[in-house]
Amino acid sequence: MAQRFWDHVSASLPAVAVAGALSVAAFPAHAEDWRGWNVHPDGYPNSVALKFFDEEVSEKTDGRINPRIYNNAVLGDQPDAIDQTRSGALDFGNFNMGPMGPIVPETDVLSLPFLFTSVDQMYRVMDGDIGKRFADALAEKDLIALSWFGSGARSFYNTDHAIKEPDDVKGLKLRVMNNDLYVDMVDALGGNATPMSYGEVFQSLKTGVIDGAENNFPSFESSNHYEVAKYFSETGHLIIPECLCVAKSSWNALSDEDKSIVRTAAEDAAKKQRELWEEGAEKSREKVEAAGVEVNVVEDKAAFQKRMEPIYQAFIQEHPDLESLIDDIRNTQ
Ligand code: BDP
Repeated sequence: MAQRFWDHVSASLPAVAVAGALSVAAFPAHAEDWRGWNVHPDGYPNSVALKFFDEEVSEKTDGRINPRIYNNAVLGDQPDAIDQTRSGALDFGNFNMGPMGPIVPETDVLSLPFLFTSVDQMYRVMDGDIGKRFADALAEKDLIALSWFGSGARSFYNTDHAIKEPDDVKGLKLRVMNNDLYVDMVDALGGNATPMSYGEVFQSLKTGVIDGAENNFPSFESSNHYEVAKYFSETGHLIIPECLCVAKSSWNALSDEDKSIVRTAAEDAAKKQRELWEEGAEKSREKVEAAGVEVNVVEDKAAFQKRMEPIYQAFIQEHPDLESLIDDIRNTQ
């Protein structure tokens, strides 16, 4: 019943009103009807994997738990959704570690530019003991990280010119996700960073409120930013993992048997997402290029990396306890 009513509400109200309604928990779901948050549209690799998670859990628990993912951030923007999952107003979500930083300081390590040398290295780190350490830090903030999705490498794009060297960023107004480290990153390149929610970026690009942003190919494409920003420069400055996270209260309400079913489904969903990602990123790239986006390889990444050194120094000064974690990640082959 709550579920059907919710469908009606979410279909007929704008996202802001829906988020507001949720925040006062006016429509609590049945314990077994799990509501999940996702920023991406239907068909996006993450959305397909999350749908698989929904179906798998419902089937394997014989309907004791019925997760349902809500796409397109209709349940609110990412920082709000993280809070709502921590409080148990939402049951699960697919969260990027960027906006997680302000809540779980340890995860800020993952937002240090050029930390990982490849997506595969990131997977190896997150699938091993270091990933467990991040999961423990998240659990302390009431989020149970069950598996890790990839989100490729993020690069800059803008409406004006190709970025080939750091000084090409000078003066550009660039949208970043909600995390001060990204503001510092753009500052270090001489640009002006504007933290803004994902849903506002398209309109802001169109009206010239910002000149550009940064993201991976699938998001650049599915958000339609490519229709406005015609220069995509492969800086690949951030490789950020994303969690499939369950609210601690929803998790604790499960029997051991159901916990194991949910965990396995989350791990299988991550496998699927990572496979779909490869294919999806290639297709997105082809689509934006066919639409006239000029994609340029950035030859001298070291020049960008060098500009990030003060960010590392300041970070380590502020979090001396995290220096060895950075080293451990860098030493992971
Ligand atoms: C996408 C991430 C998503 C972020 C979005 C953004 O998958 O979690 O919300 O970027 O830039 O790549 O806000």
